[in-house]
Amino acid sequence: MIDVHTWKTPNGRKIAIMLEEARLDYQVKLVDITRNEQFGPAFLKISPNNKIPAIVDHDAPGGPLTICESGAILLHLAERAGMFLSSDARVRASELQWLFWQVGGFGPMLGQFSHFAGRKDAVDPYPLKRFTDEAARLFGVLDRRLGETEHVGGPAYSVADMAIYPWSVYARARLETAASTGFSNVARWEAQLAQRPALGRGMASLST
Ligand SMILES: N[C@@H](CCC(=O)N[C@@H](CS)C(=O)NCC(=O)O)C(=O)O
Repeated sequence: MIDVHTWKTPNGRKIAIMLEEARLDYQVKLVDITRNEQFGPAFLKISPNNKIPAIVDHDAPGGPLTICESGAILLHLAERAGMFLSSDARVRASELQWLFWQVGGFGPMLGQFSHFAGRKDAVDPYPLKRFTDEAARLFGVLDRRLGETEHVGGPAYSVADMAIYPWSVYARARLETAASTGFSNVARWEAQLAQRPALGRGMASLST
């Protein structure tokens, strides 16, 4: 059994998608970040950076294993399940490259963009423009990539898609309003992934 300490956000949904796709046994432990539960001492022991998601894998070799950081969790679960990470070294390197691109850039920048875009009346135009431009640039990178390959990491659906999809869905509509940009390859990929029942369950599992 895997305990998933999480909330209804794109970073939380990545892990729910993986658990559903890999059909792993899990139970959700909600950490309400709107009530600052992420700063409680019990959660700090599980997630030293006070952020969701985090897991406790009770069946790991050697005893319960605690992991925070969504990229590390996705890698652990992919290796545990033996799925969604290619055994071909070149394809795997590409899948990891795009996974790290998401956790290092796409997610944090879209998070800042969404923060400022949601508070237009209260913020200076400079940070809004700064993060809108960067979000548009990152969607352009993703769109070019998806013009070359079926999935982000390469030919197969992988941890990279699971990490990027919830953020793409979350931020793209808001960005298109702001920047009036198309990103048709991203739209094609999102529509294709939306057909996956397990991904749909993962996205829905944390809904109110
Ligand atoms: N690098 C972290 C980021 C996690 C993160 O930003 N989580 C947000 C929710 S999406 C959070 O816990 N926010 C609470 C806070 O900032 O206090 C990861 O990939 O897991």
